[in-house]
Amino acid sequence: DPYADDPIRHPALKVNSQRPFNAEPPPELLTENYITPNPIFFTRNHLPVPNLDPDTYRLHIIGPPGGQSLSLSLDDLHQFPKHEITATVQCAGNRRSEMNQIKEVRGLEWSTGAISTARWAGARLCDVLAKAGHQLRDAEAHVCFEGLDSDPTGTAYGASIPLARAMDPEAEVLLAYEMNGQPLPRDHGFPVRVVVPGVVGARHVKWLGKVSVEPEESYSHWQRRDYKGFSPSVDWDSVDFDSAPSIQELPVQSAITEPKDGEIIESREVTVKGYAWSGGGRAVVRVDVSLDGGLTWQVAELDEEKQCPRKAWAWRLWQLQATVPPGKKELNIVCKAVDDSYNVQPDTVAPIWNLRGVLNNAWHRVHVRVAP
Ligand code: MTE
Ligand code: MO
Repeated sequence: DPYADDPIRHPALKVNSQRPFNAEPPPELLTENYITPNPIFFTRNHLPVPNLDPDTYRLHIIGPPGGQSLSLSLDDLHQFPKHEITATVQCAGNRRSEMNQIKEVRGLEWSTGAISTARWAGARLCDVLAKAGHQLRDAEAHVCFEGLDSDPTGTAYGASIPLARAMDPEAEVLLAYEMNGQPLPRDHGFPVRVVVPGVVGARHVKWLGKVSVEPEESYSHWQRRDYKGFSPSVDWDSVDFDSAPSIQELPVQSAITEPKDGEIIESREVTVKGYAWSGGGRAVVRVDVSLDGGLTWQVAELDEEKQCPRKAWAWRLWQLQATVPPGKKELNIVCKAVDDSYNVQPDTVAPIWNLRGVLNNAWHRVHVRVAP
């Protein structure tokens, strides 16, 4: 059993698949803290978790022609200036289960918890690339990452991001060795992973083994044959993966974490809680909440956490204290967020349905009953 050596996990996680391990925190725990505690941070593994020895670990950075390739130990990586950021990681499949209710999709049944936030620390990728002699010459070039996890044929997990993002110090792409002040947990990439703030989780390659600069994006299955969006009309017979760009920055997103769907509200006051986030460093500027399926709206209160303009890498938690309108027997609670480019979420899932069940950012809806 290639999974026999996987780490032990927190019992509160809702497990979507045991081998490989995929799990999300329950909604009420997800928004209990702005920073998600490591043991309940959502986990998305495609393969068994490698067991790497930090003493013999080496990260290979392939240099450009005329530059120098680097073989970095963990100590070597610590010699680069340490950079810290708070960033949210979201899987493209977050909220896939709602898409599946419209029409069957292929993928794990994620609810609203394939998203979490941590304080990450490590070396900046741009500093390490510069040390190897890389420069931003070719606008089409990608930085390709390879994990040390692999399938029985020896194929490693891989993904890539544009070189322009990797070389931009303001994009704050990290080769992270710390998560919330601790060495990375095994499930989250020990000893080193990539963190690409504002970009889909799939590019945050864990158990990082190799970094290279290539004229085109990674040839990995997960870059070219997965993690892409398509029209609702495209099915598995007609899909042409080369026709769509790989997902990088994600669209604006929000979800309700309290109350839960199907709950019974016992008082005349209801507290609605949730998270909101947008890709590319775009800040969430407003969250609207409706108790009547979208007929009337109230503006939620956002947390006070500091956000840097154009570098809003982390989510905002929000809440709304509302009075249940007299005579109401049920509430159709809805939320939608707006980012600083005034991007909004689509109101329903069907028009953004796609065969792989990615990129679901429709208004999130929760139905509750009111106790008589
Ligand atoms: N890196 C490796 N090496 N192997 C993987 O399976 N999964 C990716 C990414 N990095 C993956 C990986 C995907 S799809 C996501 S969403 C994130 O890791 C999840 O990161 P997490 O498990 O720390 O939450
Ligand atoms: Mo993912």
